[in-house]
Amino acid sequence: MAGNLPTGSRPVVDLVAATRGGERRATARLLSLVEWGGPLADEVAERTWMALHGGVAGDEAIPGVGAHRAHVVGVTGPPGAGKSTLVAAWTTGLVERGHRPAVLAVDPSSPLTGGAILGDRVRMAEATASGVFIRSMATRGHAGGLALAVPGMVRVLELAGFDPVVVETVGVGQVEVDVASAADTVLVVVTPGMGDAVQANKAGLLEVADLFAVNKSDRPDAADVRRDLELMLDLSDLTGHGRWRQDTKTNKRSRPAVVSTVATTGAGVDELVDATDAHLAYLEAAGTLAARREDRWRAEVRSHVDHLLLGFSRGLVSGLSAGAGAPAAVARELAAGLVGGTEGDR
Ligand SMILES: Nc1nc2c(ncn2[C@@H]2O[C@H](COP(=O)(O)OP(=O)(O)O)[C@@H](O)[C@H]2O)c(=O)[nH]1
Ligand SMILES: [Mg+2]
Repeated sequence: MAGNLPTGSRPVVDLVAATRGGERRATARLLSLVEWGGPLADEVAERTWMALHGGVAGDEAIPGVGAHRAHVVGVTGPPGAGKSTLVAAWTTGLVERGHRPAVLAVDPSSPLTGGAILGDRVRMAEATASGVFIRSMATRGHAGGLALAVPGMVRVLELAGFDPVVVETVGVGQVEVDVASAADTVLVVVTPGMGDAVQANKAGLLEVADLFAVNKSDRPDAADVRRDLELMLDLSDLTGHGRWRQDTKTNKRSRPAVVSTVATTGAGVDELVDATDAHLAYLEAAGTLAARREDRWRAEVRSHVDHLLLGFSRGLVSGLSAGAGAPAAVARELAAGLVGGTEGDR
């Protein structure tokens, strides 16, 4: 599949250099390569990493771009909560203040039909016109799935100098939790009247949320959802779940921030931006930013290992027949062969 994907006449190494120089077409091309997966995606991943962090290729030492890293913000919540509207208002405002935000809109279900997507397109067109870099990805193409594609695409956007990089997902499933966990700051958007807070709780999103937007606060029952949310957050502290913050000086613990917004008018959006910045500042001050990024790095390596092992196991098993014996025993033997030890005995 990836073999059919044209890189134009430009080798990946040139695209990486052009992306670093801020060329949007090169950035878009690299994003496509990562999205499609395969050997070219691997090459992009390696060269992008090198360009960001430095390293040695052959006998050539390559300097990285330095300490700069984008603030990666994951945005999730039920479909229709107003995520896209909110992200458009927020990032448009950032451009006006001289920032260079990028949005990666992830749609794991990906049938490109229906009004929601159409509405998204319109809003995206508006945000794009105002200078926000927006990229939507459906996951049909990628062999390794979101877990491999999203971090790779975020890294391309970082290299291009975008900051923040906002990753918006569609719903409240496991995919959303995974994608959200790949961010420095996770924003969960809920709305009145849909049992959103309860739904988000069930999906495990309360545990990964660093801050909340109660959007559609122009609705009369907005106070209810805020109260539900705060109640659930208190419970999550009792059970030891959730991302409560600990002030290192006073030792006081505090709930994730809850901001009321009306995405369609922009009300509360400035406050949301402040809360997002405050969360990043908190992570830096508490020393948890580096740890979180290390966790992310490990999760990404794990995703790659999973993907490689899956390929190995498919290859190994395809040549077998039932004569080989009991499935569990055969599997143990194969696994032991793969890891070259006695892992299979455990
Ligand atoms: N009344 C009201 N409607 C909103 C608000 N934010 C978004 N909407 C509307 O809700 C619908 C869904 O918004 P969208 O951004 O597509 O939600 P998403 O699926 O979470 O991305 C759209 O018709 C928006 O115009 C809000 O704050 N108040
Ligand atoms: Mg949307």
